[in-house]
Amino acid sequence: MLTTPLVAIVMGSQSDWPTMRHAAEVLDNLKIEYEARIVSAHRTPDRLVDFAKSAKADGFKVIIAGAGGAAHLPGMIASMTTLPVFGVPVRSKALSGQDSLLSIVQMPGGIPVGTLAIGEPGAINAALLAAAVLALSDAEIDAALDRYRRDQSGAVPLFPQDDE
Ligand code: RP5
Repeated sequence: MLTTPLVAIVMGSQSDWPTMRHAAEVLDNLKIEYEARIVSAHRTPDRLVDFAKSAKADGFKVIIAGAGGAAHLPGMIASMTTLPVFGVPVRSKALSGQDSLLSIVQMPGGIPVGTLAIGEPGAINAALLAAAVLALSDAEIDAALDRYRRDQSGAVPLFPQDDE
C-alpha cells in the first residue's frame, strides 16, 4: 500500500478480533482503507504510545479502538492524539462487557472518546461513524454511505414471513 490508510482499527488483544473484524467488514464494504493492529494498553504500553503519538503524522484520520475488561485503550489513545477516537467495548467473559463499556464511556471532560455499543453492533457503528467523518471531505465515501443505507433499507422485507 502506497499511502497510510485513513482508518486505524486497534484492539487490545487477538481475542478482540472476532468483534473488531465487523468494523473491518463495514470499511471493506465502503471501500475505505484501514489498518488493523493489536495495541494493548497493559501488555504493550510502549507500542501504545508509539502508535498514538504518531497516528496523525502517519496520516490516519480516524481511530477505532476496541478493548474489553479494564478497557483503557481508547482513552489512553485519545489522551495522546486529537484525531477522532471511537471506542468499542468488547464483550468480556466476566461481566459481559459492562466493565468494558463503563471504563470506555466515563472519560473525564477534555479528552473525548466516542463510545459505541458493546460488541458487534458497536464495531459496525464505529466503522459507520468513521466513514461519516471521512465523508465530510470525500464525495466517494459520502456516496458509499448513501449506498450502504439504501442497501440496508432494500434488504428489509415489507411483510413478515413464517420461519421455514
Ligand atoms: C483486554 O483484555 C483486551 O482488549 C481483551 O478484550 C481482554 C482480554 O484479553 P485476552 O486475555 O483475551 O488477551 O486488554
